Amino acid sequence: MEHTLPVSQENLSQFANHIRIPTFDRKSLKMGIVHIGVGGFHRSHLAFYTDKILEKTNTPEWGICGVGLREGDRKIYDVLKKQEGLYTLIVKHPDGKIESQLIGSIVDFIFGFDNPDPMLERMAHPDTKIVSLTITEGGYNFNPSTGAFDFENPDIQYDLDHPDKPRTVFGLLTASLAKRRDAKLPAFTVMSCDNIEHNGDVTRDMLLAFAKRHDDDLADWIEQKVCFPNSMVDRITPVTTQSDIDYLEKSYGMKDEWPVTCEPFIQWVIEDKFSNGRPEFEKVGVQFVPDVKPYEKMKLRLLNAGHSVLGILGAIHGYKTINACMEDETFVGFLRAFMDKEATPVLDEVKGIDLKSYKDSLAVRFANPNIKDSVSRICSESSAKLPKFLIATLQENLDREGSIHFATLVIAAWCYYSDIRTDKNGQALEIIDAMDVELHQAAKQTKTNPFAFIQQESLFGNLAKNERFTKIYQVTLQKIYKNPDVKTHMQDILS
Ligand code: CS2
Repeated sequence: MEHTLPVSQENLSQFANHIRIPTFDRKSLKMGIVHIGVGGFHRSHLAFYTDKILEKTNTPEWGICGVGLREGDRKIYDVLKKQEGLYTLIVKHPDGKIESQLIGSIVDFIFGFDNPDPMLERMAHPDTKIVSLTITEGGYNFNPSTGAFDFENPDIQYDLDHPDKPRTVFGLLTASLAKRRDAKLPAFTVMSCDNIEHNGDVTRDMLLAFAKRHDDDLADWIEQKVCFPNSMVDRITPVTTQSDIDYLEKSYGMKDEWPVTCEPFIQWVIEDKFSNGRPEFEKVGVQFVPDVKPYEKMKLRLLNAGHSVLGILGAIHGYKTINACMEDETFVGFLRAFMDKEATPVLDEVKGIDLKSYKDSLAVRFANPNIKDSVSRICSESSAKLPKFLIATLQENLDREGSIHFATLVIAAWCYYSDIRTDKNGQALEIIDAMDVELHQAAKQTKTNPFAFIQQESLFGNLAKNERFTKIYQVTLQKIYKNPDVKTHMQDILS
């Protein structure tokens, strides 16, 4: 198109001929939700559901205020400030159909890296009823193997020494809840939307561990007044690419500096435990259940683990996207056999869900050729993901003498990936992991000590001491180092 218009409140009506725009009165919204960690997933999931609620019900108390407390949040802050919180959600269907929509539920954004005061004020504001989190699996500050809060983290130390100038989520939640208690305001709900088993319980345990160090009475108050619903969240949301930005410009003359793309599927299963009210999310398809644990275990151990299986093996094979892996029969077969033989036997029954159709639907979702979810996104932060997604399943299968060959190949491949850092053709891999240095150091010792990688106890617990596992692991590792064509090894296990 010749003329392009930037996304803004003023230009909204100009886009209405082409795509859905918010029709609720954005100016009258109060900010009942403060969200920490506004990444792609928040914008395709909670902000999308909230937008739907605002369209459907007259409940202006439920606008969202985004909050970013890391330096890395500066870019999204700049974009959303410029676009007055508006952005486009581009939903890509497997058959090529694309539906775009402007989302209007985020009404303000506070960037608190330089100065936390405005964030604290907003969280302690009487309008704030829910503080939601997408701070990634690694953001909960626990030791993956023991589950204990990590007080050694220098930022946590800083927050304990400077309780009024917090740098971490835990410092921020504690300081803002203290303000609310002192002002005799009701507590807000702390709602985790991250892929962690029992995400609400974990958030509560970590926050209480931190708050106790700081102030026992406050910790008691938090324990009594704050609700932490557990939830299972789901929508595949790849990293935005320049071609998504160009697509909006070419098709609709829209200049959106940071749209979000996602698949059509969306799910949110959550416990109905809120300290201070909530939007009527059930009106837009959210499932409220008394106990979310079986749902989250099913999703983490099938979908997320399935992603990691494809991601790590796919990276070494040289595939760039998850859908490319799903065009390869060996990968499809290996994924399904891993799910059937290793992941499913350790799952609990999920009422009303047929696991076979759930797994069938995952294969269709992963294969969506238009999503082009990069294996580098899936492999990123594997050190925070694999202990929960995959190693837990492996451990449970060791306990019950179940099959472990599929998961073991992935762990051995992860060691090779961390050590050699290229695919089987020698092309460099893009590795993004907070523990990258440690992983590389450990993997590098493989030639002299084949167990160095799995001896990292914070990730693998006591796996390195399990004889059945180490036997299979050592043989698998030797095979991969000798021949990094992982497909051969996948086929061997399948046969
Ligand atoms: C992915 C998830 O990060 C990952 O490894 O498995 O981001 C996944 O796409 C989402 O959890 C889907 O809901």
